[in-house]
Amino acid sequence: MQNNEIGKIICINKSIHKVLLSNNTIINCFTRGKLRKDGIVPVVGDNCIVNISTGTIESIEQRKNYLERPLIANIDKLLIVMSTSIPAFSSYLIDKFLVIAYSNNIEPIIVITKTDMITMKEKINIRKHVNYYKKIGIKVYYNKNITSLKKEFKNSCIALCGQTGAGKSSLLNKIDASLDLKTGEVSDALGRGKHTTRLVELLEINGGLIADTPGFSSLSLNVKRESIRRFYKDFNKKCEYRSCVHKNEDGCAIKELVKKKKIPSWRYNNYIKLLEEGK
Ligand SMILES: Nc1nc2c(ncn2[C@@H]2O[C@H](COP(=O)(O)OP(=O)(O)O)[C@@H](O)[C@H]2O)c(=O)[nH]1
Ligand SMILES: [Mg+2]
Ligand SMILES: [Zn+2]
Repeated sequence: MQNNEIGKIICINKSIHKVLLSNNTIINCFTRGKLRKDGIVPVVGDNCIVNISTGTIESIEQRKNYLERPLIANIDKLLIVMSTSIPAFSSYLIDKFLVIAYSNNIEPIIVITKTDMITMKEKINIRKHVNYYKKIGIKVYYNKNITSLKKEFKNSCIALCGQTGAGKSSLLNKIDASLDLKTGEVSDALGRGKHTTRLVELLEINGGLIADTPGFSSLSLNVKRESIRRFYKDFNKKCEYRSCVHKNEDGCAIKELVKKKKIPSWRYNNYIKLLEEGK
């Protein structure tokens, strides 16, 4: 009799590992002594083989990515939720999250919110940015039309990032009203109390899973300067100097492209700022 099944760890509370099986049932599992002996510590998001008759996790599949804060594995997509007003639009934050996503092997997707709050002139400015991101191959959606965005959730493990007030919880409620998430919270730290550390949990949404953890809002740029250069994908292969950081070097093609406005100056300025933040 075959008792082994493939599942995904969606929550860990002390030694209890909640595992979602492919038939959509959830079972509570413990880790096996052998796993512990091998020094393998399962985390939320891990795909695993479970023995459903003994309720034990037999093994963990190789991870696509592994984040430490929040502690989670195998995130497929990072929705970068960016408001156009209150909090103000920031292409710098978008560019920072793009580098974080790429450096962790996560597909970034931009979602623009609150376009109902801005003037036509401001809309034109946002559209300029959006068009550039689209041009370099990044998907951009607006929260006012979620039909196509909804499809991104199918069979994917998704995390959301963005400033407080950007509209992350509102967006998720729009996609699945049964989530009933609180919106308009001043801060995630308020109301919840300092000492109630919340568990990282994957919630089912529209045929996929979302990481329900506020930790993503404050993802830090724990990235080497070399990676920042590498994950500014639109800069790649344009400058012929292999080790050029496109900053003070003479004859750098990137700087020329900025001068000629082929690369927008905001994108380049964000890059220089990120370089300074990198390790
Ligand atoms: N006008 C407008 N308000 C929005 C929009 N999206 C969210 N909000 C409001 O912005 C506030 C913050 O939203 P919330 O979802 O809690 O943001 P979060 O902190 O990112 O989870 C709430 O009062 C929402 O009702 C939008 O597209 N337009
Ligand atoms: Mg929220
Ligand atoms: Zn260069």
